[in-house]
Amino acid sequence: MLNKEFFAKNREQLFLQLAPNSIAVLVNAPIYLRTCANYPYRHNNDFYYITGITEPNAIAVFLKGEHNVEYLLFQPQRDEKQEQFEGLCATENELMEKHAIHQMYWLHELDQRMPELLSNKEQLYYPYGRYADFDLRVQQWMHQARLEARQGVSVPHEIFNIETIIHEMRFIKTPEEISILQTSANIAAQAHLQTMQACRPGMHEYELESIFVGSCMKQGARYMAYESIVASGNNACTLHYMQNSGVLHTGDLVLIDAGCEYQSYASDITRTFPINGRFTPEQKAIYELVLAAQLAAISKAKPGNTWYDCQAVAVRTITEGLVDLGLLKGHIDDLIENETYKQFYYHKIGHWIGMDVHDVGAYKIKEDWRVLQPGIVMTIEPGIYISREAENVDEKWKGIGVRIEDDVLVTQAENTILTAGVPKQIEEIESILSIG
Ligand SMILES: [Mn+2]
Repeated sequence: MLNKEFFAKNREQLFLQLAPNSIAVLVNAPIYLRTCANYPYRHNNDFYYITGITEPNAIAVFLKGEHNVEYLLFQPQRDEKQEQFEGLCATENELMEKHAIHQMYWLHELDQRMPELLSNKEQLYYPYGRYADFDLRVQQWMHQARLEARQGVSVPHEIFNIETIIHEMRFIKTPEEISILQTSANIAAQAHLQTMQACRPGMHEYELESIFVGSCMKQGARYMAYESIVASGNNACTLHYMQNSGVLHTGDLVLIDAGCEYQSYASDITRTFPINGRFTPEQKAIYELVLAAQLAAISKAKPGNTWYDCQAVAVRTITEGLVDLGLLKGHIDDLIENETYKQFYYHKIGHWIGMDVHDVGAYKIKEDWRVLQPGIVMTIEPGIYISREAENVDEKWKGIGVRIEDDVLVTQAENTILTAGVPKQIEEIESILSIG
């Protein structure tokens, strides 16, 4: 569990980057309606990273003077009636003590207090463009403050997107964060293993999903990091297939892309395996090629290289392999240059992972791909997809879709695979499935 020192340190880092005589405002995510009940509430990660607070709708204000900072929190006022429905919430004193807040106000005081707080500040930092109605409120506060211009009041003359600052802070993970990411990965790995063992021809894809989700929850991960993808046979060629309604046919592969969220941190794992426990020669050939590409890409995930180096080696491995198998024809360099390989590998090698499954942090700094450094966590997930609709492809290859995905921590030496708990070698997979 992240402790209050973690958040205090993050605030300190944020304060250092704010200009003197400025104001910064952070807002937690709103509650969204699903039908007549709400979607499960999920806090805003930037807000959480700085405050440690997960309460819906809270707003944090940071005032930076020449030599001091002040931390204000605007908190929704709950009443007894509401608490009967939604549970007791923390008292003012509990919140102030736990989160080192200097001053607490009720949310309904916000519109009245903000124009004054904005007055005579030079810079305003806030998550510009994140929540449309919040942007509108900022405009209204600015307008209110401007009404006092003839009293000598000025409003901030520069507005910065605070997300740019916080996202770069979140990009490099601390040891505390890595330990939670590792737990998240362990839970998802164990759930993948159990799902694999339970697989039988004739089941529905959603039955495998229920085993995965059940296993994660049982291990303490109450929410998934994203909607699980369980795609059998040709369904695997649809990258974000989420119906999970198909029947598992013997002789097909099933691709499961699923991960959990544990203490706000995501895991993201993909495994592909034969529904009846044995790979056909064609499935094996494609699987081995994807695995070779994945291992090659992982070996490039180390300090000094870039994300693009991982992508480039995967593209080359896959293109060479597809030529060897007769699925692509031509010179390797031309097939890469002309992106012909995209007929079968049409996504990127992976993404940063952290509090968001597709985590924050720039991939390029100006024109250049970002250089990897210790503390970066990323997924490596090449795939090959040969759809039933593919043209100029021998029938025997059709309906094969394979992706293999792990979460990789870049370390001083090279890297650590956080999701190593779930096997990916063909012999290991076949032996797990035979015991099933
Ligand atoms: Mn992924």
